[in-house]
Amino acid sequence: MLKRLLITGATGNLGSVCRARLGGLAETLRLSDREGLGDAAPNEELVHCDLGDKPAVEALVEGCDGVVHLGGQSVEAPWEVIRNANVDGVFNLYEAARKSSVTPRIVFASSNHAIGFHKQTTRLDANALTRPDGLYGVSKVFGEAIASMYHDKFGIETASIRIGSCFDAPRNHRMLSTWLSFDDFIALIERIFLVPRLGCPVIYGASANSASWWDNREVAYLGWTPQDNGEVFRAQIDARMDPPPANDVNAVYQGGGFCGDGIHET
Ligand code: NAI
Ligand code: 15L
Repeated sequence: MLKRLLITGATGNLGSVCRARLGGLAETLRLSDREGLGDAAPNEELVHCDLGDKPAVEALVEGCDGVVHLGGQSVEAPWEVIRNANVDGVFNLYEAARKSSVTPRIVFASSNHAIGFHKQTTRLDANALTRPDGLYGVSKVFGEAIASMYHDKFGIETASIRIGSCFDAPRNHRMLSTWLSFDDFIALIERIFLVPRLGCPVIYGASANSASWWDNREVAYLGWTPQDNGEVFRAQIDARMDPPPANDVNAVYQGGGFCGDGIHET
């Protein structure tokens, strides 16, 4: 069992799920976000912190033997926003981990948008070239690179999860391939902290979707077997909307709409 597990982005969509369901992994949960965190339960410590604030992030990480790093800009945005949260913020986190009196094992919430410009006809494994589909995707490639460097140079272990679409259910036809159920996400995080040696793997964060494009054989050693399958939602989605036309970005590229968004100017 971990002593103190830090969850960044604890106010967000996935942070709220982890806050509710990862309590059993650690004696204490340290929960952080720059937005409201509500009231602390008896096993919780609440820390308001902007990830771009280096000294604050050092204090935040100190004493934690596990980190689930979910905080940050979670969709495309102007560069200054991406840079503060996902570039400076990730660098600050790893520097804090390097300087901490306890070296944490880290889960980094990467994204399918690190590989979004691969076509949906291509099957990818962890060795695939990155093909980010925007500034947000570029920032996730940066995060994976920082994780790799801090592993090789300082021995800090990170699981970079290229999360597909982690919601209660798939929301469109593309998500029948990219969906990650909350149950499978939580089970993956539990395995990441339980496995004796983690290393620095890249993992595709998707359920056992029949329509999947991703191959996780490289990380079989984690012992994670996703149980859910987006396919059970196909009829509901077909009833709600037409599939995208064959030449639409949502039908061509793995990153879907992010591939057609242009760039956010400041
Ligand atoms: P979210 O947007 O709901 O939560 C992100 C949290 O980070 C928010 O509570 C926000 O206040 C906080 N945050 C943003 N900038 C910050 C800053 N500079 N300092 C401190 N806190 C800051 O996103 P969600 O869906 O919970 O995603 C969590 C992580 O997983 C994100 O890093 C996202 O990029 C990644 N991810 C999520 C996917 C999904 O399907 N939900 C898919 C792929 C990646
Ligand atoms: C992401 O990276 C986003 O954080 C999430 O909101 C979804 O848009 C997801 O990718 C997706 O590709 O469906």
